[in-house]
Amino acid sequence: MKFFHLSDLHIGKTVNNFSMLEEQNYILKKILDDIKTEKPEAILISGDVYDKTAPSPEAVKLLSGFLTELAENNVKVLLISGNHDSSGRLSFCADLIGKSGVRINSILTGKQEPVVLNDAYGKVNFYSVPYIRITDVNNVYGTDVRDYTEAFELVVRNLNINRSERNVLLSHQFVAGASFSESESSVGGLEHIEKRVYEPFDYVALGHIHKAQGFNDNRIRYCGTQLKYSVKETNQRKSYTIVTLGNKEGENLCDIDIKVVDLEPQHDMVSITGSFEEIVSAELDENGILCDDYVYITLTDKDYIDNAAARLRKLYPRLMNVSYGSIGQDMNISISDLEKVSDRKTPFEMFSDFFDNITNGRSMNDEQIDILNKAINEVWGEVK
Ligand SMILES: [Mn+2]
Repeated sequence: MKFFHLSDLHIGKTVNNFSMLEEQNYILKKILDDIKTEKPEAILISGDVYDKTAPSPEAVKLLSGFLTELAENNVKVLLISGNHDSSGRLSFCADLIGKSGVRINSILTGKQEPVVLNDAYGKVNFYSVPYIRITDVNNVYGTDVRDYTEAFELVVRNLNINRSERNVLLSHQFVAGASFSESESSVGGLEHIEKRVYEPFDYVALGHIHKAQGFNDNRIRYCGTQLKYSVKETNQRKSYTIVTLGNKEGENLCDIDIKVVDLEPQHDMVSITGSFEEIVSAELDENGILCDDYVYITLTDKDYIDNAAARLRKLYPRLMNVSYGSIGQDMNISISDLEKVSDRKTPFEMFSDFFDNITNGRSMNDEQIDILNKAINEVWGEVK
């Protein structure tokens, strides 16, 4: 059983005022070409299909064209919503669309019938769990679960999987221990899910983190984004993952083959560091420019260069940003400066606002308050 694992398409994303739509169109076409040669039975898209909860008409058009072509190629599609998607909007006509082989799951339900595909080794059950918050789980099951691991455990238990069959899960969450050196800003420590929750599955197709990485011999895997979306991703290789499931004996996990397919974008996203002189004196190409990649430039000059960005943009039409590596870096922001910025709030108040914010208004318990007070005392001394 062969399938492709994609995630975090972020269709419609804009990076430094550059629309990524054309790049996304290009890379999705490449993946469609690969589908024609590799002939997978299914395509898994593990959330954050759009970049915004209210995507632009152009973004909607691109995704709808992609899904339509997938369906026309007789490949099954499983798609879940991520934290960037509106689960309500993504559920539009989901049952109707499901009849064409494109299964969209964006709303958590208590019970779920898997999509079942068969091959020579028997059944493969595909389960889809959209991005969930603890409140979603408590609403669906009428529980009062307090952490993400426990919440996800509850979801998995209710899937009632048969461990003597092969089981695949789509999920869009933050697995404890995963590294994210990119722009994903909404993954906080409290959202970690311990990976043991995912271990009953033969393969877990994860989304959420932009950097490709796997756990447990890649059976629990982030395929990463298919394109670079931030300066922090310029050194990453972007890819998608082809998974082939083989034989399963008893309740052991089945044989598996994982292939990472590198993707060449239409325009790369790169970081360049050097003096202004060095950077402008490279050889021009036939179009009279230096490079048409998306470029982040860090200048090593000790003084500001007049109109640096405007001058560089003529040579680098896809210039994303210019910064000075050596100027301003010695600005040590001291704690007293931070206190000036936030002089109306104590560190305790600031943190507790933050905590309420990311837990949807669940205030700290006594133990958490103690830990916070200790940490504040260690940094600032007794806070008055
Ligand atoms: Mn996400």
